[in-house]
Amino acid sequence: MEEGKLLEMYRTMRLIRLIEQRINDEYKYDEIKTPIHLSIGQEAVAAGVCIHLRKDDYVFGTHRGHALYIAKGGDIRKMIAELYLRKTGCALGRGGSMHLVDTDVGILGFTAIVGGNIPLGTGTALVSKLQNNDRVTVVFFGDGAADEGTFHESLNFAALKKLPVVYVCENNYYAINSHQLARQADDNIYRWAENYGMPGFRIDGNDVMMVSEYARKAIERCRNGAGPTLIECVTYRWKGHIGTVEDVGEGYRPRDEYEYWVSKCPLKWYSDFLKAKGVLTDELLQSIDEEINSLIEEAFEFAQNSPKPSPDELLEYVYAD
Ligand SMILES: Cc1ncc(C[n+]2csc(CCOP(=O)(O)OP(=O)(O)O)c2C)c(N)n1
Ligand SMILES: [Mg+2]
Repeated sequence: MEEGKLLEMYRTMRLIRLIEQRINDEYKYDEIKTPIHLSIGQEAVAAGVCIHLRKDDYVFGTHRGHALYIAKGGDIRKMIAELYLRKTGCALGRGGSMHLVDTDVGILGFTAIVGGNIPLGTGTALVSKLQNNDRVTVVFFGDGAADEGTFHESLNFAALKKLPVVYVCENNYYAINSHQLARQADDNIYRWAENYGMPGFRIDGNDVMMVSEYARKAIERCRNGAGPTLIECVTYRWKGHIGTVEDVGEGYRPRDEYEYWVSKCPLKWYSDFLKAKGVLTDELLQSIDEEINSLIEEAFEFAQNSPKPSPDELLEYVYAD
C-alpha cells in the first residue's frame, strides 16, 4: 500500500481514539444526551476495511458505530452534534449515537437492533446486483449478532445470490456482560461462512495491516461479481459495554485478559510499524495529533453552539396518520 494510504489509516485510527476519549471525558457533564458505546481498542477494524471503500459504497454499523462513521468519511461535526441531540446533528438530533447517518458517504443509517443491520446490508447488496453496478456493501456487527437468526438467513441468501457484500464481525468476545462461550457452543463464527458457501476468515482485528489486506481481497471479490465473504476480526473493547464505565475486575472481565489486550493496542502496534518503515516520525505524529485535536475542538464547539430542537417540532418527520 502506498505511503499516503498507510498514513491515512493511521490518521483515521488516531481520530477515532482521540474523539472517543474526548466524548468519554465530556460525558460526565451530562450535556451529551444519548447512550454511548465506545470503540476504544477496536479502531483497526473500521480503519482497515474502509480504506478500500469508495464514497458511494455502503456500510451498515451498529450501536457501537462512531468508529465506522468516521472511517467511512462521515462528518464529525454532525456526529458530535447528534450526540448532543442538536438540530444540526446527522439525524437532526432525533437518533443519538446509535443511529448515525450520512447518506452522502453511503451511510444509510446505523441501527441498534442487534443483528438488524445484517439483512439491511444484504438488501443494498441485492440492489447493486440487480442494478448491475459495482457498489459494495460492508456490514459491521458484533459477536452478539452472530447469535441472531438474521445473521444466518442473510449469509445463506447472500451466498446463494452471490451478492457484493462483506460481513465484518468485530468479535470482542462479549455481548454486554455475556462471554461468547456462554452463548455459543464453539468459538468459530468464521466457520459459518463455509457452511453457507462463501469464504470465511478469522484474523487479528488489532493488526490494521492484516485487516486491510483481507478486506481488500474481499472487496475486490465483490467488485468482480464473485460474491460475499465473512471476516471475523478478533479484537477487544477497553471500556465497559455502555457509557464511560470501567468494568474490569467487576466479576465478568478478568484484569489479566484486559491487560493482555491493552498491551496489544492497535494504535501502538501500528505507529511502531510505521516508524520502523520510516513512514512516521515523532514530529509527524505530533503534527497529526495537533491537526486532529483542532478538528475535534471545532466539532465540539459546533455541537455545543448548535440549537436544540424545540418541543413544538416533536411531531415533525413522524409519518403516522
Ligand atoms: C435484538 C436485540 N437484542 C438485544 C439487544 C440489547 N443489546 C444491546 S447491545 C447488546 C450486545 C451486543 O453485543 P455485540 O453484538 O457483541 O456487540 P458489542 O456491543 O460487543 O459491540 C445487546 C444484547 C438489542 N439491542 N437488540
Ligand atoms: Mg461483542
